[in-house]
Amino acid sequence: MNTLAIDIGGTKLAAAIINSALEISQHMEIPTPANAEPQALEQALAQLVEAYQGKAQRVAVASTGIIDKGILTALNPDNLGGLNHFPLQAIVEKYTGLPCVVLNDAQAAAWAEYCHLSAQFKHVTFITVSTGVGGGIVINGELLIGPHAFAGHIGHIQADPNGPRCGCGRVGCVEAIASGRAIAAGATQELEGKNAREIFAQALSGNLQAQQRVARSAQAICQLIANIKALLDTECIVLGGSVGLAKGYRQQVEHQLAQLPQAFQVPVYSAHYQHDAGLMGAALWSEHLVI
Ligand code: ADP
Ligand code: BMX
Repeated sequence: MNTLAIDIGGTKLAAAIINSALEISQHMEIPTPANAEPQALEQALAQLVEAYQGKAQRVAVASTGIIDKGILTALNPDNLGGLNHFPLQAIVEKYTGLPCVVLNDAQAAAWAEYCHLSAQFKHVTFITVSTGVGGGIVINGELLIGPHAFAGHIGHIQADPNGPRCGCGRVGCVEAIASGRAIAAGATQELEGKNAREIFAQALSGNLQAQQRVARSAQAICQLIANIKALLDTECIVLGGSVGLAKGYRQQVEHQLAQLPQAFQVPVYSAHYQHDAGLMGAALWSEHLVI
């Protein structure tokens, strides 16, 4: 059985074929349309799946946003063109003619990383630091989705009541401080207009403002991890997303976490499936649901 796995993020759309042995092939990536119209995302998805006609028997989609009963709604409209009630599952089924399962990107990645770690741990929390900050929670071997599919949206826990307003409408969310978008948004002078990838490169070559912006992000993620430990007693944290996986970032989070009292400490790993955690998690979830 081949699964066409698709990962819809705020920055990129990725797709690949994943076979029964969990081998990934035919990887493709296109930018997420900047245009806020739902038709733009529909067209981009149609373009992406076109290349995979006849190559899979089912489709599994991991997507940014609240994914409830096949419908996508952006919590932070800044990240995905304000999509509201976008019929994601129906659209993917229309263009592929295949059965399709859809779930939130970080929930999917949490499932993949849990499956990898299940011999060791039954309680795993995944955090993606990417365009936004997302999360997925596995408790006692079960993925927590919630009655409105909202479980794990930990990027929208408040980090600073005096912080910047988040695109979701609240003030001082972790996402408004730690995400790739937030790292770029507040940059001034020589860093103005640069994206998070460029700011990380500047930090590595010694730029003080860039180092401060990265450190502030890592500090917010460290405090988020301590909050999660207090709430769930999770056994480990897995970090993913292009910011979460960037050189030296996890080490900064770990260094900050080590300063906190023992009860808040928890091992922090980098995602085993790296940038493919969402793709792999969606495929494993479709296997789990037996679609
Ligand atoms: P998505 O949010 O679409 O899933 P990513 O996980 O790639 O995509 O996250 C995109 C964010 O990560 C952007 O803000 C981008 O600037 C930033 N980014 C991409 N590559 C790197 C890198 N090597 N180091 C730090 N940040 C990066
Ligand atoms: C936002 C939210 C989450 C998502 C997270 C990471 C939207 C569109 N997305 O908090 O559902 O899991 O970003 O998404 O409201 P990514 O695009 O950074 O991977």
